[in-house]
Amino acid sequence: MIVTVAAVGAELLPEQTPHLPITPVQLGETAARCRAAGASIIHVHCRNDDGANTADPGRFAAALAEIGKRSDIIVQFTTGGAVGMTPAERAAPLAARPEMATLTCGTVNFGDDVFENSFPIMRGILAEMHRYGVVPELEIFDAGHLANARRLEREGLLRFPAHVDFVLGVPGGLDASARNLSYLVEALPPGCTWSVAGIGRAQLEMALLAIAMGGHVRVGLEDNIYYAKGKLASNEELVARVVRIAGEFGRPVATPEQARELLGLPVRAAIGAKDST
Ligand code: KMH
Ligand code: ZN
Repeated sequence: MIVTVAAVGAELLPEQTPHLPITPVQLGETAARCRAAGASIIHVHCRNDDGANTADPGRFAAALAEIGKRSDIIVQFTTGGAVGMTPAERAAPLAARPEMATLTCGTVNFGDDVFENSFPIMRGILAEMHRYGVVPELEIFDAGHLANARRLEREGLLRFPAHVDFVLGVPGGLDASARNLSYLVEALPPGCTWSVAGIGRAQLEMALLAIAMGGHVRVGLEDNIYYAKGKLASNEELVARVVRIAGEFGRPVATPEQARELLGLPVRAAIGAKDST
């Protein structure tokens, strides 16, 4: 089972938790701790030193380097960024050539805002992924997003099977429920791998369902900052908990090498990457 840690996010304020990695070095250290706890992918957003969300490609390149110095974890950049960023800003960090990046497969309400992902935006981001050899993970916030992904596949911009992440429980998107997750899994094109990210308290519930249903799991502060009611979590604590539970279910977690194989990621020459097994 693949565990992805979404360690930062764009919306969280540093005042909300002392555990948020801010600098590239902090991201590298967080990645290494989460890798040791059993994560094999880190989903990356970047912050300035003051904690504000940034699209600065230099900051993303620095984060990639600091993560690569400390572990062999798969680095997945966001291309969702934050509401209000331009598509060009969202795609710019891809020039650093992470192994993976997210592609949100449609527009969705996002709290009181709108997270815009029209077809022209999605096509533009995918073109940049192709240009830099970055493998997409398809982010599905709502049921119609799967139909959008199928359209992109028909246009030749995506290939199936793909790796898909259901992001459930965003206010404005599909609720995090067992029924919704089952529906989405059944609606997947054949051969796709899938993970689920539940928002807030749904994070643990969705992880448990994914463990039981044969899926993969995303946890981390981007989606949920609590270990339990009133108790803040670190990223590695959230990873360690799902790894422990999955182990009890007879679902050992994948190393990054095994995850690369499961996801069909192209083999790349290691550039100073350190194996932290
Ligand atoms: N911050 C959200 C508006 C992604 O990283 O791909 C979008 C997001 C999705 O976080
Ligand atoms: Zn994200």
